[in-house]
Amino acid sequence: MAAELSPIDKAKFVAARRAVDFVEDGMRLGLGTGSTAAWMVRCLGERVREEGLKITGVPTSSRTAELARQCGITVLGLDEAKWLDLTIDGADEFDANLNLIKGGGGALLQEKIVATASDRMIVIADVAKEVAQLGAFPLPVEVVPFGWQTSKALIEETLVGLDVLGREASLRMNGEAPFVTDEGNYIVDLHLQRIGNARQLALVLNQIPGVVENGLFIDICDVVVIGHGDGKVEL
Ligand code: ABF
Repeated sequence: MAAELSPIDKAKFVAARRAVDFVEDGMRLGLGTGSTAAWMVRCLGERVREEGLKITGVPTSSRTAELARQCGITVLGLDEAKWLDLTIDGADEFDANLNLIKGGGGALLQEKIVATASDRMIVIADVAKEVAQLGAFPLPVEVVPFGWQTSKALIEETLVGLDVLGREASLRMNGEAPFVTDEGNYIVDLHLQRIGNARQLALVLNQIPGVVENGLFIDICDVVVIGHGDGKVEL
């Protein structure tokens, strides 16, 4: 499967393939969203077909649910699974403390709920996602549609007192209309460039009325499996 891939896809594939080695019979899994997580779902499907691996999966988006079913994976809702042994998911950025920015694909709310309801979280990522300091990737913040402009203004006001380099916020669009999450919410992307204190920012953002969740994952990820374009994997 990996032979004819581009370097970036090979990096994503080898990270995903390595993470799937940690999956054991009987596990209840959280299945992430994004192109790297899609490789993970496909690799899981291969183990289900070829080894008869017995797993159930809780997807973190409708896209992942569809792919998991196509790959022959039994899909459950989180409340049906109750608790998960392991979540495997991608990320947009990760730092040396295993703090993450996630949500580039707009699924951060379900991803954070599922990852938090798991004994362990493995992140799979190409090496380009590794950063010294979070923030170059715009930080997604999920807000309810009601009064979203007020929520956005309150977010911008709050940023003034925080240790960030940039303070521009933009409503994520899907063509001419706002992007809408699986929960029917909007996403405001924060162009912070550098986040000095991710833990503080994550807490402060979620106090703002209208904010549902943010894409900072602090103390949630247990390990990052890093894939390289030459096929090397770092664990
Ligand atoms: C998902 O993976 C999102 O949280 C994140 O934005 C995305 C990364 O996508 P990709 O693997 O395609 O780079 O979990």
